[in-house]
Amino acid sequence: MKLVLHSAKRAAAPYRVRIGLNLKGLPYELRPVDLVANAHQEDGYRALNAQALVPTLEIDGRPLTQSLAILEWLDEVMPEPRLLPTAPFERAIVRAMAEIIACDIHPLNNLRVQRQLTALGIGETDRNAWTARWISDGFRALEPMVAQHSGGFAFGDAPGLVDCLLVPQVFNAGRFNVDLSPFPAIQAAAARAAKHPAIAAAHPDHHPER
Ligand SMILES: N[C@@H](CCC(=O)N[C@@H](CS)C(=O)NCC(=O)O)C(=O)O
Repeated sequence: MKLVLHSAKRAAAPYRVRIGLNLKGLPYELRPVDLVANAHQEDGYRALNAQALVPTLEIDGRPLTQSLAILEWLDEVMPEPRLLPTAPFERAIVRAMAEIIACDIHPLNNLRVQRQLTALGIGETDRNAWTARWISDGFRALEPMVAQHSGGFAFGDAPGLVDCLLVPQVFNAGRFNVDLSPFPAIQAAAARAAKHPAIAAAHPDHHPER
């Protein structure tokens, strides 16, 4: 199986998929997409991803989009080590935790949203306050869930789906200087996960420029 991941250096959504692929131990070719230069909006990339967003994972030439769908696909074709638990209720909790980040934090702070805020005349200080607002709102809901379910990692005692999303979102919070002191369980889980070799290897520092 040949895997090609279209990714961008500091972007959270492809970072999730790099973590998932690394946790599964699957080799992949990484194709950087320069978001700053709008390479994701060119026709060639849009043919792979009609939303013009990263990531896209090509599987033997067939494109798959949406980081959560990609991570769930990965877990279905290669069940070990598991990203999601097997019990339906626990699977639903893990999805709920992941979706706080993927559906309720990240879309409000995405590059295209930042660009639209700028186009509406909103300055950097207010844009950063906007970003911090949505990260803090989501983390306030996620914090007690991590405190309840963490066994070292965000859910349980092994890295899984929630860590795939949490580590990039905490990295993103750092870029915007968001105060994470109200979220000690999140900080502890993210710090622990960030040290895991498969997760550390997915860090933007190891990504080609752009
Ligand atoms: N829900 C999508 C979100 C993808 C997404 O928003 N990707 C960002 C990078 S993290 C992007 O491509 N942004 C480009 C833009 O906003 O123009 C997923 O999880 O894959």
